[in-house]
Amino acid sequence: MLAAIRHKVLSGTRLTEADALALFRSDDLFAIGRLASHVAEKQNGRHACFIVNRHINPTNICVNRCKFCAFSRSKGEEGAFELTLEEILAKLADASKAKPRITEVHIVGGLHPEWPFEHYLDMISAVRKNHPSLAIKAFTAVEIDYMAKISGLGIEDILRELKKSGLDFMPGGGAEIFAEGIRNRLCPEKISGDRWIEVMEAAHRTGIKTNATMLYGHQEGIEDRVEHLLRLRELQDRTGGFQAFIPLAYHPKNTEIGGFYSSGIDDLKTIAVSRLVLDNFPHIKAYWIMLGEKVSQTALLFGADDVDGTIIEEKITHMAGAMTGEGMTRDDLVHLIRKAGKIPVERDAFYNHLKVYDY
Ligand code: V47
Ligand code: SF4
Repeated sequence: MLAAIRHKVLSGTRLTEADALALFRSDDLFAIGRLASHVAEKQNGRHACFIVNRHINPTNICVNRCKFCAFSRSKGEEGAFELTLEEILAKLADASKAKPRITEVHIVGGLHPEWPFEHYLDMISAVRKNHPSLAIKAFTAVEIDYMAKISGLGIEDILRELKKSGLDFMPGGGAEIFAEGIRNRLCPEKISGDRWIEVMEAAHRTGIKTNATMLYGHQEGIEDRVEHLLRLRELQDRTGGFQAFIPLAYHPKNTEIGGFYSSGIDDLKTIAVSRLVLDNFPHIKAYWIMLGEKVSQTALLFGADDVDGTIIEEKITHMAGAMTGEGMTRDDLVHLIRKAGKIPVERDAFYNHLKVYDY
């Protein structure tokens, strides 16, 4: 079976659902990894990217309270926080004064029960005004849908207003796992998979590029993973608006559903199968915060071509038991990539190369 899949990949034939299932079921991790690595090199050469960025979570107060999320709190609950615009700007001012300066800010948070849509516009406008050349990557499809609900506006109006205020592109969070049964168990209050796809399609139509994610390693089966990947591939065929796919390894600590950390084998296989199935995605990101520095480095030999960035402050995964640090320096990232035998590239938010390092 793997020989037939290998032949298909090498001849540029698209993999089917049955192929994707066979890859997930196979124990031949090395063969899958080698094939995925071949595809990654064809697309991106020996380059592996990172970005100098900072994450900011404006609030963890959230009306959804997904059962896999250790980050969210209800209003008034211990551990709940909400940053003022001044606090957000202060975090960014620090990151912009530091060397190297960040080129991207990644802003995502909970669905706050009291903030009006204008607050999100003010947030983006304030960041844009103070940092004219910073790329602003903000708000998941779940947050965009929420803004539409609380404002009574349509999705496209929300996206246009945000874009006018300075939003450059959107992260891929909130996709979780599209399959309905499991999604309803894990996050009954969250928008459906169909709605996530609809919001992303509207973003792409509005000229906003986005990423896509899949949360794996909780209670889903491989059929659910394959369905998820194929739905993303189908949308990408229609819009071409996705930049990177990021498989998110579930972290079980302090969550309602508990369970286990994903295994390194599963992490590498998921990266590799994603690379092989998502033939129309330019980039596969091995997010070092969730995979760990060493597995994300190894993932560069299994089809990934990006490890994300300096991050500086990370709450979502760390509140769920991440064992990584919260940030890495530019030098750390260059070293990590170089030691995987790849050419380190500092990129901007749109994958333009800012600096290609020796290797
Ligand atoms: O949407 C929540 C996930 C996402 C847990 O687009 C959890 O470049 C693991 O989407 N274990 C946020 N994951 C992170 C995210 C992201 C990160 C880095 C880069 C990009 C990008 C996007 O984290 C949430 C949710 O899917 N999440 N709880 C948990 N316990
Ligand atoms: Fe809220 Fe997002 Fe956490 Fe769900 S994953 S509870 S939507 S912050």
